[in-house]
Amino acid sequence: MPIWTTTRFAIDLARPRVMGIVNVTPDSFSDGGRHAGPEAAIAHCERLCTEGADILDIGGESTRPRAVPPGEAEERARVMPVLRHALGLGVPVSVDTRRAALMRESLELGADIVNDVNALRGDGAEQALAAFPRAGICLMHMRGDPATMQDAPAYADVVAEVGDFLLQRAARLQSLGVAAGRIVLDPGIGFGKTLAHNVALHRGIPRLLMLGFPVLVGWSNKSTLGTITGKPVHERLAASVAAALSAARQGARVLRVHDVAATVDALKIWQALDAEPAATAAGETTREEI
Ligand code: HH2
Repeated sequence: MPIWTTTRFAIDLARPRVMGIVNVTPDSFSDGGRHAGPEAAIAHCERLCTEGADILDIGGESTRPRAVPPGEAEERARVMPVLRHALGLGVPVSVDTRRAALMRESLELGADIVNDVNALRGDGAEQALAAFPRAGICLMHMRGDPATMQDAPAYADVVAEVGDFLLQRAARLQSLGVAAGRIVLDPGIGFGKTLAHNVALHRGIPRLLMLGFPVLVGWSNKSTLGTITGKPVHERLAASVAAALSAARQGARVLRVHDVAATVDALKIWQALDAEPAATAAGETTREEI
């Protein structure tokens, strides 16, 4: 039974968990500016919890292709007030950042998880995480950085290359004393990948699971869904829910989404109609506070 060990919560991944996205940014690709101020972002956290989010993921930097990162002080000012409030909502809280200083400050405040699209390759990031003996970590694969990642990405075998990278990053963290149960891996849909790469990675989730770690996937509103459906970013709800459900069926255990209510309903129906009874039953008694 996979359990994700995080600062305050042991998250039972027997059933897929929904990670609700809180972008405290003016420029995120799908919800930029919608909750850029702390009050709106806090209200959004509360709303996502009401809708059934299992985890909140708070970020102060857009990592969409060609985004210009905010300064450190700006990112801190976006994230910290929202994090402080979110930590009182009774769900695990993740901080989506590439900056070691912000990781440290967030973990000092009590954040449960660090979600790093850069897989802790930034200066001091590994040490920041390793200094907190229970914090959870999501290691994501990204080719290059947001400024350049969509410039003709190429792989010989995308699943093998992404898998090798993630396994190496996980091994490196384990060598610094981070227990395997704290680590979740993410193939990084849309981060230095074409439509064909994203589809191959999605179908390759069972291969990634053979690395021995739970898998998190974030398809929500991404451009591959727009390419397949012909829909602009604000009309990708159905596509996002379908992709999340399909990821769960492939074995992903954390689904990072903007539209929590719709995803939660879709998962409930899938579980009631399709999933193994054992998984459904175990899913009801999850998330013990520790
Ligand atoms: N995608 C985005 C940001 N962070 N983290 C993980 N682990 N996996 C992802 O797929 C992922 C992520 C991009 O989506 P979003 O946060 O909505 O947009 P932006 O980066 O423009 O704020």
